[in-house]
Amino acid sequence: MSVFRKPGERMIRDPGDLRLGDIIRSSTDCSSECLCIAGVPWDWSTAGRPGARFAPSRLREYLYSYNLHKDLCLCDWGDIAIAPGDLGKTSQRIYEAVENLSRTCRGFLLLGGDHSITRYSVSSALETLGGRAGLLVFDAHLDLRQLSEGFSSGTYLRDLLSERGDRLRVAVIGVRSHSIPRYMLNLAEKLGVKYFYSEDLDAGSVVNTLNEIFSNVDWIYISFDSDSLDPSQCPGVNSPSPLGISLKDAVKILDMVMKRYRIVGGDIVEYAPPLDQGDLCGRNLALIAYRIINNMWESSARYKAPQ
Ligand SMILES: [Mn+2]
Repeated sequence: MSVFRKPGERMIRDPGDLRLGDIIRSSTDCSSECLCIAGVPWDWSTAGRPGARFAPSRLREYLYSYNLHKDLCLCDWGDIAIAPGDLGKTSQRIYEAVENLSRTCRGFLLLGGDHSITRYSVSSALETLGGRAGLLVFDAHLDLRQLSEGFSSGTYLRDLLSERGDRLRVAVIGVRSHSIPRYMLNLAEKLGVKYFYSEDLDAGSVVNTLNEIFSNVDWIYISFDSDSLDPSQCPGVNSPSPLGISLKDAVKILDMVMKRYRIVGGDIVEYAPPLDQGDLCGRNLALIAYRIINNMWESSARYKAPQ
């Protein structure tokens, strides 16, 4: 026996200490009973501070260190092959990958990447799964920009609504008025986007209002923008905004919502590890991923029968 520790091997030898990383399967070893994860290291749509391309591997590192309390089956499909700087090619690959994930897996979670990836992911899931969808977003911003030139991750929701608005109901939790232009608040009303400010957030009443918004949807997709959290709990983002929601409230809302609906997919976006402090964001977001995965496992078991 070697006295040296193998790469990736844990320092503490406790065979009963089962972590998510101990049960993870590759895509080739996957079945339709399993949940799936895929990374999307794309941040070329970020006009401000890039770095989200480094998020998938950091999120995996912390996510896989959390303890396992359910007999989960979880597959990691690795990262979607993005084409650096080429949004056309990359968006097509995201679209195709999500088509595959939606068909093959019991549920899926993308580890972004900037927020632009949500447009292609939700669009693809809608096309593949059919029906009407609820998009539950956690975000400081409304992402309803219309640019006269260039790229921004702040346009995805407007694009998505113009393409798929007829089959989509949207709610955004954690919005900060001081980080949103006035025209966008009016636009949100016009487009039927329901938003909740972070500063007077009450989990119970949020969930009750969501019941009204999502009363007619067949399934739900969750998009978690890391800047929805307060910068004290997640400083490593492209566009931090003070007075955010707490990790505790985010988890509470996620738990309550995911118990009520059929959750088929989601993403965690806008986390930029180079801008993080003490890996605070990484650990907190990995917890969000962990809770989404655990809840999605339960949710998909309840809604197993085909619609
Ligand atoms: Mn945002």
